[in-house]
Amino acid sequence: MAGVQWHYVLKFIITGDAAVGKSSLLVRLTDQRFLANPDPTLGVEFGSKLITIPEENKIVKLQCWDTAGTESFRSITRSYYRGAAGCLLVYDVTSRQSFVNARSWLADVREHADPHLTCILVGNKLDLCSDESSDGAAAGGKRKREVSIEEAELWAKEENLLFVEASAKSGENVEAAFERATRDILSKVHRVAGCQTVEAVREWSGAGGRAGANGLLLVRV
Ligand SMILES: Nc1nc2c(ncn2[C@@H]2O[C@H](COP(=O)(O)OP(=O)(O)O)[C@@H](O)[C@H]2O)c(=O)[nH]1
Ligand SMILES: [Mg+2]
Repeated sequence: MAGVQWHYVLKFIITGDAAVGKSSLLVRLTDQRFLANPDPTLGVEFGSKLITIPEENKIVKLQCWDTAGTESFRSITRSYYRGAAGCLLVYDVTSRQSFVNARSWLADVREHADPHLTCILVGNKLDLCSDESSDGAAAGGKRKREVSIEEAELWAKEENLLFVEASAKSGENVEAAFERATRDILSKVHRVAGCQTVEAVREWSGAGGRAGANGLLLVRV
């Protein structure tokens, strides 16, 4: 892969209730850091990251869009969803309401995004459930998990979503969540389109380097 910057560019969107940690996941992915008290008005909107998928021998550039404040009034426009190949649907494992609301976020995604889109359900703030959590203690007692793994897993299965629990704070499973979704997207490209080469994928996506009809942004070498 010498000299290759990236093979595929995939657009990801990050949705879910306010304060579940969407911006924090993006900052963790792109910047390897965590802000305990981020300013909500400075919500991140965009970040990119190169990841390698060794078994495919491919470098993928993830372009990730964060809802950045619009979640409180649901004003996300179609252009936000357009061309997205992947979606992180985020809830907070210590907030039952955020899990319940994930249903309507998913309905939005299904309504507006491409049908090929790969969606991964991400239960964030896993660190708050661990016994070692010092934050919980400081806040006057450990915060309780309100959504079990089993329940989330079951719903993810019913809805045909990938699923992972993660923590933007510790970094656990953050990159892994994006990687799993990316692998799924690439496997769809091979399976659905029967495309094995970068050129064939470009053809299939109808992209020619721009957002394609099949939700992929392609291809630069
Ligand atoms: N303990 C813990 N706190 C988190 C985690 N992710 C985000 N937060 C905190 O939750 C609050 C909301 O995070 P933010 O990323 O702004 O959420 P957004 O509104 O979904 O973008 C902030 O105070 C973050 O520091 C996490 O994984 N663990
Ligand atoms: Mg935010």
